[in-house]
Amino acid sequence: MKLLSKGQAVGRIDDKIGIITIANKTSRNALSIKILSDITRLLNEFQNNNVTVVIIKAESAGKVWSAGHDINELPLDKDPLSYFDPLEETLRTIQCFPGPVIAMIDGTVWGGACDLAITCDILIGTPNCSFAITPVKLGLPYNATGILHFINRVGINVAKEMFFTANPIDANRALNVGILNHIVPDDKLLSFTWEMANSITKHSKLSIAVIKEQFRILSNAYTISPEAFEMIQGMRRKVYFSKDYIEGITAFKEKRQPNFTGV
Ligand code: LCV
Repeated sequence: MKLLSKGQAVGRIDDKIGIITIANKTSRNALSIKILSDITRLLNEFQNNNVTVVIIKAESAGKVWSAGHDINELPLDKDPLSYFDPLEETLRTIQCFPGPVIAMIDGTVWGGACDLAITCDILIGTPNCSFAITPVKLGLPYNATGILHFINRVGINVAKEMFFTANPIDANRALNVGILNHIVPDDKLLSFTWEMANSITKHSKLSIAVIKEQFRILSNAYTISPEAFEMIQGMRRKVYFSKDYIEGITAFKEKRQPNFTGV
């Protein structure tokens, strides 16, 4: 029986600024397929309505901004993060949106939501926010473009620590390593973010769009050989068909610590 994908992302346009709010209360704003499709759709609608800047926020009440990919919707019988999957589609839509996408963060950010946040162009957070990338907790193979997002944002050194430990990076360290652009008090977050977005709308939309697309092209400017690509896919296949991955997902659902065997 197909579970109905939960939660939603709602959007509104205020002059040249588009606002997307993630809401999935019962699952700590986990990024369900529904939410990811909503975000992608809203970004495309904003583009068609001449929006210059987008703000992505969550109904987090200052605790969990987003618990990451909805684990209940992670497939066990195929690559969980392949090119056409909703999360990857949403990340590419953020990268290709012809204007800055600002993530307004007032809680903890986990897994795929951390990838979504760092794929945004500017991150503004409160002192209690934190960022963790967690595939190793689920026995899941992350994907090459996702790893590249982290290398580009924080550098290979910190990216390795984030992936290998899956430990949250707190707000101060997130500012130091380049995840956050600014830390502002909770009661100033919306006004500070709004003011930045508003200031950007005063500049040339065309120039901003072309500069953003150059950032995207240059930050993805890596070449790998067909053999290297096939090797990456082969290695990842071993992981997403492993007993570890099944154990990681099962342990989460059974609310217990996983017991990984490395096969
Ligand atoms: C579905 C959830 C989730 C959730 N999905 O509240 O990075 S990758 O590669 O792994 C990628 C594939 C990815 O993004 O995977 C997901 C990575 N996310 C995580 O590892 C975070 C998992 N969640 C947690 O560690 C905790 O829920 C946090 C710390 C976010 C919040 O803890 P808290 O004690 O406040 P609960 O754990 O009690 O969760 C409240 C409800 O939300 C569900 C969880 O199953 C529970 O549902 P029930 O009330 O029905 O039991 N939930 C939390 N995260 N990612 N559902």
